[in-house]
Amino acid sequence: MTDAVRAALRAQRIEVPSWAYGNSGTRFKVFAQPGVPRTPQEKIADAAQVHKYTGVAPVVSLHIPWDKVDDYAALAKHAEDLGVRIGGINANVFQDDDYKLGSVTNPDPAVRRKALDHLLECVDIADLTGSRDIKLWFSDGTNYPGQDSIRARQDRLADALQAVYERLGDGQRILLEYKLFEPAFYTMDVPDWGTAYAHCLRLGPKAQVVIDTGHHAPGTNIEFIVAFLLREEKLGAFDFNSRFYADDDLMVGAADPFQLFRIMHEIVSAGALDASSGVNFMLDQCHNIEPKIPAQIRSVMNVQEATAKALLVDAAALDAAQLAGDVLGSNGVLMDAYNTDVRPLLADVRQEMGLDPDPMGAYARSGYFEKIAADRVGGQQAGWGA
Ligand SMILES: [Mn+2]
Repeated sequence: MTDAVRAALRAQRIEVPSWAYGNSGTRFKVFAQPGVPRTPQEKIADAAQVHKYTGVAPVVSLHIPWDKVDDYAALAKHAEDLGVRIGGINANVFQDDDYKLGSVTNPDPAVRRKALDHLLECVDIADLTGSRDIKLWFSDGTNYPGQDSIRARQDRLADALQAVYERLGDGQRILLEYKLFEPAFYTMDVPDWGTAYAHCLRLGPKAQVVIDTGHHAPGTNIEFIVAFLLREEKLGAFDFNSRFYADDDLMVGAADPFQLFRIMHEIVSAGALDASSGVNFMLDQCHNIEPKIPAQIRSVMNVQEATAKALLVDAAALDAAQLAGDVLGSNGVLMDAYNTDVRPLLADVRQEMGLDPDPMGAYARSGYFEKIAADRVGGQQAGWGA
């Protein structure tokens, strides 16, 4: 059993977001940090550091237009030279003045056309970077009852999704993300997994749902959603992060490591940890006050710890206890795994992979931070909206 657990941990893959390395903040203040990337190339270089010390994060997502470049094939080559590759292409139809009343659901057809053109441009970019995933999140919605027709907006959304779906190349897919509220406060046009699921179901097999762990009402049982979508083959990806109140975008596993374990238990028990399952395990976080590269390393380690615990669940014992109707016994099997200290196991696995057993320490000792802080002086730091 241990060998299988170790093999699964070595094979695990976690995708990191380019935007995690830029400056970010709340709507009150963005605090700049020294050494922050100024270009998409520098963001990818920072992401490569996370992979260098964890060995399980070789893929970096782009966000368009924040990561717009003239030559995407060259950017993909740059990533490859640094030992990583480009993953999902995240569309952005939420920052132009035109989108005040929505993007693909805007009542104005000219604005809808502009938004759709951007989504199609993202598919073009995915062609050039060799990316499988076109990730769509819409800030669209309304603030006041009566502001717009809820049903008409669903129709407009469906039309846009259909147009993107028809443009997908072989092996590409739409990943549709939902969010309960914010920036719209009365209705979001894709507020929950059910809405995302219904749209994806209508589109076809190349459309799947993204679960951003911060995009639910407090108390929502996220692992139930995971189990349901896996069963329906509609779970495309996670955006991992953690939250205490709303969409906090804190480090995954920081607020509620037990929830992360429960999610990973559903993944492991459904056999969906392996890359062949098609579930993309991505981080979607903003590091507002903490240093960014170590925060990404810590986040990857938090996912690894939850995964290791989930892999240690005694599946046969759990099965037997469940079938016997042994409520406390089955819960006990799960808790035994959760309460195991897996840090020595993970340190060991890292050594097997030729890595330092202590990724945080190894990065800190590497001098990379001192180097980028000295080198990256001048120019415009990447940041929120950059
Ligand atoms: Mn997200």
